[in-house]
Formats: sequence, structure tokens, C-alpha cells
Amino acid sequence: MAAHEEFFAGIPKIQYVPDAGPGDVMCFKHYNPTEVLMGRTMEDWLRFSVCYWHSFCGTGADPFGFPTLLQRVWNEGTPMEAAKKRLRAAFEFFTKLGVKFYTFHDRDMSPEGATLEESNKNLDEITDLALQLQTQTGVKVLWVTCNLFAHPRYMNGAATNPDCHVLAYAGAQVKKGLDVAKKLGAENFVFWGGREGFHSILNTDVAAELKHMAGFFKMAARYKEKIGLKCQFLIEPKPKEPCRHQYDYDAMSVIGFLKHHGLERDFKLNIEPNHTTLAGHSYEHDIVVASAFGMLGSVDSNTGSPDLGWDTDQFPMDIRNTTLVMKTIVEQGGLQPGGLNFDAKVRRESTDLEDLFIAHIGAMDAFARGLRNAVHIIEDGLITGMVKERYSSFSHGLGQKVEDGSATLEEMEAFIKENGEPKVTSGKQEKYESIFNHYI
Ligand code: XLS
Ligand code: NI
Ligand code: NI
Repeated sequence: MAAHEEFFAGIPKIQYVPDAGPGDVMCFKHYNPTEVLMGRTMEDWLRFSVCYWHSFCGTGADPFGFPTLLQRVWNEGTPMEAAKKRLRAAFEFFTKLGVKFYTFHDRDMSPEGATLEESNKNLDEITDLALQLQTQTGVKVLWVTCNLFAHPRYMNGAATNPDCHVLAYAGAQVKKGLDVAKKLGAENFVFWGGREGFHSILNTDVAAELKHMAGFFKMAARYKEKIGLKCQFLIEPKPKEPCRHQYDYDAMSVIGFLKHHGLERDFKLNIEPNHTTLAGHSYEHDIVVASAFGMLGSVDSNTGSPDLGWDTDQFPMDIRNTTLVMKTIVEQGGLQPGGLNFDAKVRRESTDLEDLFIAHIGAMDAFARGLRNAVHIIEDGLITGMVKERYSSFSHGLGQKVEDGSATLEEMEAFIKENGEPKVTSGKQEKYESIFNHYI
């Protein structure tokens, strides 16, 4: 292979150095990929993935200011030249970081052309290179998604657009996206409904839009079947931004939508905690809810600043949060074929190239610690035992009949006549919190 420009010169492959000091931020102090915990390697439990759009297309520009991340030389040149440089830079980064998966939108991998045919041709050319780099490095696609929100044609939505012409464009784009997923062996395919929602109820037919969206997903499921694409479909809930109201509000809304339209066998959920907190829930809430329904497919591991109130996509560094997330993931037996995708960007003030490494390493270590803590909690069994005991009245007698759905209101009445008033039982929240803190 011809020698290519090195984008992260001076940065070697990141190593696991457990006894490194507090100031050593260019090594893993907790993430030890080959270490086995509860019968599986850390690498397998965590399935880390780097996202293409923030880490390789982001410039640091925001609605108030110009680009700040000026060291991103891979953004230079014609759009197609930049697309190739960016891909090479990205694979150098994945390899040095030791991450085995990446995620991308069709339009951040290659530029949109003047026509659909031209956009598809660009995508063919760039994904040829992606396939070659995947083969060389062993890095795989965790998921692909189509950008159905940035182009002006999608300003009123894609699958929920009031104009079928726009919906058709989105369909054509998704068809190609699924072909690309097959070509690159993507393990999942994500639908994030960027502009599927509304700003004013006055100009919106909610029932029609939801029906069209369900129909759109059915077309995608049929095409996936037709081309023999094996990946898992995922929907990523988000409550607001860019629309005032987004249809995929949170995990529960999406699960209700999927079940209502008979789509629950075709889809799982990709949960992004920064979206969960925007919906007014706690960080781990939708991870737990999705998992409770057997619908947790993957995680966009990031965090927000609830004090700012928008999708800030920061790297997840909070050990309490990562512990709660990993507890749910381990309890459900892992995330595969999903993973932990860093849908996160360095702050626009974090302008050094090495900050991209520091951010990912810090977040990977935060998740490795979360995993260790979660395994510790689960193996000790103290909290699990207490929760089990709390629900023990459902394991026999009347409780068991409620559990299996055979109980009647007449039996409830007879039970109360015989047993009278229930005794109050402490919820013991502080005890649980105190025990949880012991593991952090
Ligand atoms: C935006 C979403 C987006 C999806 C992919 O808020 O998080 O980045 O993950 O389109
Ligand atoms: Ni996301
Ligand atoms: Ni997001």
C-alpha cells in the first residue's frame, strides 16, 4: 500500500497502563479490552464506536461563531478530496485508539451531488475506499444512517413531509443507504427522525404524518428483506430540537408507535442519554425502559448539560451514569449487535488535535469503570436481592395469579375481607442509594 499522510503524527497506539498517574490522559487506566468479566471480554461488553460526523466533519462552528477546530486538515480540498482524506484520518484514529466500530450518515461520508444519481455515485466511490480501509484494519460499521434532515428539501420533514414528492426522495435515499449498509457489512441501521415532528399543530395533520412514517418504515423493512440485509433496524428517540415537537419523543413513545403499527419485530431502539434528559427524564431512564421491553438495541453514549438545555453532545465522563447504564446492559446480556457509539463532540474550545483522543479515552475509561462497578453490583447480588425481596408477594398465592394474569377483582375483594389492611413497608430509597455509592 502506498504511504499516506499521517494525520495524528506523534500519537502512538493507545495502551492500557493501569498504574498511570492522574495527569496521564493519553492511555487507558481502566479499559483493558482483553480482560474477561462475567465470561466476556471488556471489548465485547462495551463495543465502542466512533462517530464520523462529530469527530471528523465537525469544525467547531456554532450558530454564533466560526470554525475553531482549524487543525482538521482532512477538511481541506474539494469535497471529494476532503471525503477521502477524512476517511483515511478516521481509520488512522480508530486504529490508534483501538476502537473496532464506527458510525456515519450517508452525507457525512460523501458529499451530496446535484442529483440523486450524482450523490449515489459519490457514495459508491467513497464507500469503495471505506471497504478497502475496513478490510485492511478490521474496523467495522456499527451503524449507517441517512441524513434526512439537513438538506432544505427536508425542512418540513422526510417521512412525515406533507408533500409525497419529498417522502419519495427520502425513500430513494434510504434505499441507497440500505445498499451501502449491505456493501459495508453494517451491523445496524439507524433512523433518527431529525425533522419528523412539527412546530405548529395548526398546519399539521398528526394522524396522517404518523401513518406515512409507519408506511415508510414498512417499505424499508421490505427492502431490507429483499436484499438479504441482516442488520438490526434502530430508531433513535429525541423529544425536541430541531422541531418543537418530535414524534419519536422518548423510548416509551417510540415503543408505543412501533407496537401500534406492528413494527416491533423489525426495530429496536438506539438510546441517546442526552436526548433522554431533554425529555425531562434522568440519564439512564430510557436505557432502562427500552431494556425492560426487550427493545434496547444500541446506545449513543454521550451526555448533555441540563443547565444549557440543548443537545450538547458531550463525552460521557460521569461514573455514576456509566455504572447505571452498564448495569442495565449487563443484566440484559449485552448490546450486540449494538454498541456504545460516541455521538459526542469535543467542545469548540478544545482545539488541540490530541483533545479528540483525550475525549474518547476518558469516555472509554468512564465506561470501563462503569462496567467494573456494574459487574461488582451484579456479582454481589445485594441490590438485586433487595429488589427481589421487595416484590416477593408476587411469587405465591394471589400475587402469583396477578403475575400470570389469571386473577379477578372478586378474588381481590375476598383477599381483603380475609386479610384486611396491608401493612406499610418502607421503600428504603436512601438505603439503596447508600449501597449503590459503595460501588462507585
Ligand atoms: C441528533 C442525533 C444524530 C443521530 C444520527 O441529535 O443524535 O446525531 O444519532 O442521525
Ligand atoms: Ni445520536
Ligand atoms: Ni443527539
